Formats: sequence, structure tokens, C-alpha cells
Amino acid sequence: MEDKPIDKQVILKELEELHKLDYEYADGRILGSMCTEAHPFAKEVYCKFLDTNLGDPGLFKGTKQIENEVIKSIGRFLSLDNAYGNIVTGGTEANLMAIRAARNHARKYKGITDGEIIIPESAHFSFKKAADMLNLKIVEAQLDENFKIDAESVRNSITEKTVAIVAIAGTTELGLIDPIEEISKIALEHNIYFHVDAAFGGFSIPFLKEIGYDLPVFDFSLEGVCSITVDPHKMGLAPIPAGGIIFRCEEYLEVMAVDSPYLTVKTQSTIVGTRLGASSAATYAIMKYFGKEGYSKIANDLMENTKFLARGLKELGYEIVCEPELNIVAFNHPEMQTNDLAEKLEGLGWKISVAKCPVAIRVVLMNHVKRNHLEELLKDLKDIF
Ligand code: 0PR
Repeated sequence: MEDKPIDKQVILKELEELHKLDYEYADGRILGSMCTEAHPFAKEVYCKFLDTNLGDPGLFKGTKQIENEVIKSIGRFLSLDNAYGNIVTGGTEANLMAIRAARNHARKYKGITDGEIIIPESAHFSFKKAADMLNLKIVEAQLDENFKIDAESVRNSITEKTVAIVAIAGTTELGLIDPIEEISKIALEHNIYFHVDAAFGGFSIPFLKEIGYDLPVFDFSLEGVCSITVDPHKMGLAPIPAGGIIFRCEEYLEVMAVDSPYLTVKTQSTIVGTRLGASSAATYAIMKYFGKEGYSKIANDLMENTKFLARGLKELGYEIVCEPELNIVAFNHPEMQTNDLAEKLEGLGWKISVAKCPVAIRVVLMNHVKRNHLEELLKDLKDIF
């Protein structure tokens, strides 16, 4: 830091120069992001709540009420009347809270002190962080030939140390929905905590189902589901950071509670202490603003773009890894290595993401990737050969 104050204009200029190095969603070239430009209304509301701190909710009673209402409201579209949980920084923190709840619950009621969690091979890497922080062993369940968690493999992985089973509704790499109903039954049978990571799919599957898409059940209507991660900052179009963790009952928060004697509330269950109220307020605003109808329209438009891209790719001789269930397309060309293809596309200005399981170029069809961008992409993909 300099010794003397610097003029605002000078600082702003410096920041703008650096900001220019960032890619912009609006260019439509970012193809591997699950985040997108937040809606202007959500950003406006976000700025109004910048000073609110949900770490001390007694001081920000109104904002705490907003968070509670957002959680109840998300819970309702996930088939839960009375949801508990928090708006957190993202899917990573939400998954960490879920696994912490599961671990603490198993410690309290089953005396498990060296627990294991069963996650699919397709799970997001946030579970590796959670296991590391919570001192749990990861047991990876295999995927079936459709890249979904294999229920038998889950069943065979259960031991007396299992504290949680995880399945995904909208996998990071392929956007696939695991057979959650089957896994829910297995979890119930064995009395094991079951967490569904719907960080990506949570804000689209329910709304696509409402307009007639035939997608599997993944939510609290399944008795075995104890918690769901669902991120407003992905398909919810809320500003970053906004993740959501929804618990079926309050007890899962209680087993994580630590005393916070000098605060306005006497216990705290979140991982983070001081935390934004702005994320809750912006999520509240954007959910009301779109309503189910708005989210259905967005999800449907993105599925239309997904089908358009998948069709176009096939016509050009590319092979798609699987028929998309949500708005992600993964593909390869039979005559070129994936990494070479990715390099060529990067050279043409596309910001590409390469999936690892299986290796493929992966396009996440978010709101900022418009039809004209897809046409340009298909043209480039044609010209490569
Ligand atoms: N669960 C699932 C299923 C996810 O796909 C992700 C992130 C998470 C949890 C973790 O969420 P947070 O990143 O909010 O903590 N999925 C994307 C990914 O890792 C996140 C992302 C977003 C990556 C934008 C890149 C990017 O530009 O691929």
C-alpha cells in the first residue's frame, strides 16, 4: 500500500485496465461456465444489501427473514413444505455443510468416529475438499454405461462406517441426473444420510418438469433425501456468491451448532461467520421477479439451444458423448484427439472446457451463449475439417 491517499479516478482507471483482461459473458465465447451474467435487477438489489451481515442475524432481522423466506421458497419447489438451510457462497460450501451435518449426525447417533462417504465417480471435486476437512474417507461408487451412479456399486460400497451417500442431479461434466429414487431407497434401507447435489440442476429440473419434460424425480418427495444443494448463482441467475443448502429437518443444522455466546443468537451452524445478506436479498428478488414461469422459460430456451447444438454437431460428423438431459453437450470428433480440438477452438477465441470422464469437449449452454454464438461455433467446427 502507498503511504498517501490516491485519487479515485486514478484508482478506477487502474482497475478498469485490469478488468479488461477478464473475459465477458456477453461475448458468448465462454462455453465451460455454469455461472453467467446475473440479471440486472438482482444486481441492483444486491448492492442495496452490501452492508448486511447474516453472521449476526439479531442485528439484521429483516435480512435474516429474507434468507429464511428464500430457503422456504426453494424448499417448496423441491417438494418440501418447511425447509431449513442457508444461502451460502456456492455449491462447495453447501456440499461441505451437508457432509458436515451427515458426519455429525452419524457421530451423535451411531458413534461413528472415522466415517466414510460414498460419492459417484462423477461427483464435483468439492466433496474431496469436504472429506479432507472433515477427516472422512471417500469411497467412489462406479458409474454405469450411461455415466450415472451405479446403484449396485453404491449398495456394495456401504460399510458400518458409511456416514453419507451422495448422488448428483445435473453432473458437472455431462449434466446427467443420477437414479436418485433408487439410491434414496438404498439409503433408507440402511438408515444412511443421503445428500443430493443439485447445484446445477436444482434451478432447472423442477421447472422443466412443470412444462412437460420427462425427467426423473430427484427431490424431497423421495423420503430418503436428507439435503439438497441448489445454487442460485448457477441456473438461478443470481449474482455470485449464492449457493443454497436445503435440509429436510432442523436437526441437521442443530448437530452442527457451536456456541456463539456474545452474538445476538447463541449458536451458529454455518461454516462461515460473517456472511453476506446481499446474496439472500438478490436471490429473493430474482426468484420473485421470474417466478416459476420465468424459470421454465429460461430452462426451456436453454434446452432448445442444447438440442440445436447437439443436432448441428451430429450433422458435422461429431460424436456426442450422451443425449443431453440438461443444458450440457459433450462431444468429440472421431478423427481428432480431444485436446487438439480444444486447442484449435481456443485458438479461434472460444473458452473451452474439457471433461475428464469421459474425455470430451464440454459446452454448458448458459444464458450468455446465444443462438448466433452457436451458429458461429458450428461454423468454426465445420471449418476445422
Ligand atoms: N456441485 C456441482 C454439481 C457443480 O457442478 C459445482 C461447480 C459445485 C458443486 C461447486 O459449486 P461452486 O463452484 O459454486 O462452489 N461447478 C462448476 C465447475 O466446477 C463451477 C464453475 C462455474 C466452473 C463457472 C467454472 C466456471 O467458469 O465446473
